Amino acid sequence: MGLSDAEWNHVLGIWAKVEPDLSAHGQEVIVRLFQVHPETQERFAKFKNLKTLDELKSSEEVKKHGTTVLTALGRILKQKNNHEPELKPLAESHATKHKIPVKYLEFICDIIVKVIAEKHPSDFGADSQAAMKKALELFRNDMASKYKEFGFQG
Ligand code: ZNH
Repeated sequence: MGLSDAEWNHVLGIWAKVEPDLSAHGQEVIVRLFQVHPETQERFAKFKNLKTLDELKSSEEVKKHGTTVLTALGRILKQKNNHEPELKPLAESHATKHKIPVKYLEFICDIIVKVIAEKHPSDFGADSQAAMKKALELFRNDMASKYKEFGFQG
């Protein structure tokens, strides 16, 4: 289930609006992930000390991690349907080292769409949102099948 050229244009068009302020988007995504799904925070040894919303919001480490995550995701999206070389090392670390269930990838992808929608209400219309959801589904499906190759059922 690849995306059409028009769908990729939507995805990369909105991503170009996200990129100038990647770290604010990334920070919001991580903070929201931990707030809505607290079990995800437990996967991070380095964030276990952050207890309150204030601590999460003011943590430079959280901001830095959010930037790392969205930078990697942006690189993958820009490969369109040919993301295998970028995806493989990420699938390997998340399957064998961090052991992140596919369900958690679904959580973060939903939050990414919500955060973009809130920050860019006039640039992220229905077609664009649908295209981004499809691109993130493709990402997740391919992560899930790579997980299996690395012996993680996800
Ligand atoms: Zn992750 C890390 C990306 C999701 C958890 N990550 C990481 C990194 C990157 C990423 C790039 C660095 C490098 C490696 O590989 O290691 N992620 C990402 C993306 C996504 C994600 C793109 C989607 C979209 N993660 C995720 C989730 C989780 C995670 C959901 C949980 C829940 N990660 C993680 C961890 C780590 C990482 C734990 C490690 C951190 C540190 O530093 O310690």
